[in-house]
Amino acid sequence: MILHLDMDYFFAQVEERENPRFKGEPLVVGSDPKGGEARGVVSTANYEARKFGISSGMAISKAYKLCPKAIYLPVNKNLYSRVSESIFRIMETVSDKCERVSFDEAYLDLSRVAKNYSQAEKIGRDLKEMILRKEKLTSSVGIGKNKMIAKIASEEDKPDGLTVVRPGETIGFISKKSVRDIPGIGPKTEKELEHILGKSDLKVKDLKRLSMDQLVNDFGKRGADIYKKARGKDDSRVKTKTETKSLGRETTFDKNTTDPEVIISTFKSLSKEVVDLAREEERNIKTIVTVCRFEGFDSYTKQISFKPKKPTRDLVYGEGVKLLLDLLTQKARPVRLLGVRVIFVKSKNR
Ligand code: TTP
Ligand code: MG
Repeated sequence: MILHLDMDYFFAQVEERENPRFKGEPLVVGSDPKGGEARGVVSTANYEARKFGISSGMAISKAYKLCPKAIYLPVNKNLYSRVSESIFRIMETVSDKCERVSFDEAYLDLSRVAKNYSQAEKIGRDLKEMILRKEKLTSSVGIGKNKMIAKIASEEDKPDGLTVVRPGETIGFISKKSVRDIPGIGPKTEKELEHILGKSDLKVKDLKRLSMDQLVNDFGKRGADIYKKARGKDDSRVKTKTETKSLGRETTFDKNTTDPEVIISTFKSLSKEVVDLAREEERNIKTIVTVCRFEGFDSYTKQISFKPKKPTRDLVYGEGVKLLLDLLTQKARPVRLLGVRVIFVKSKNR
């Protein structure tokens, strides 16, 4: 369950907040138009200015032609970046699985925070409200079963929108979208797809006529990606800035024990818990650490490292229990606490 949040006309909205008399007037943030002669571009425009056809990335001279009477303001990056930081901090109070994508956009993984989509919707509403109270700015939120769906959903009802796409609604939702709404399909790919399918104004559902083979043939690896996305699938995960380095579970027995059956079965269920959590990270592990505290409170750990491997029960329990048995035979004393921990490899794509 993923939430995507995108601030509405971000730079311009911050400027309106700073100067409420700009509200309701067309406002453009970007380089100085210098009476229409300048060469820079538009960073963003508020919705009044967009009505004149002004958009992000457009030459500022063109914007000036479209609407000379608009208010033109320089980009105040320091200000937007302070606001941005504050917004992300708010988001991180909801879930520490937060991926900042740009100044005004981030994903939250809600899987462990919300039990169902109604709860996720409530979280989305609360988040918008918190940002409005703290920063006096509106945002748009999308919630869906993966990052792509969440992102497209946040665009659905801009400004000040909240759109929830439940898993069963995914296909219906995405099918009627334009192919350009799919992240990764730009104007060039759109043209090529139009050519292949012999039709313009392509909708996502039109893409289903293309087989995996054909797409891979024409677009390589990206083709496979398009095939999946056209079916509402996207398995990329939310990448947090500070990723989990290791993860473990431990338990203290009510009464110190020497019973091998109790010790082993407890260790087995701890291993299972650790593996289930580690799987969610979708990263390989390189080390397993077994912890044992004996009567009298002295703790011992033993660890084993190996080439990066998927965290499976066989691996974590299998290797972990060997370490545990070593510790138990060395010490031969009643056990007070047991634990197991896995250490992840660093992931590359950050
Ligand atoms: P966006 O979220 O793409 O746009 P936006 O927030 O202005 O408007 P919307 O309501 O449609 O979300 O980009 C966020 C900020 O990034 C935007 O306010 C200004 C900056 N930006 C640029 O400087 N240049 C660009 O080409 C784009 C697209 C954005
Ligand atoms: Mg935005």
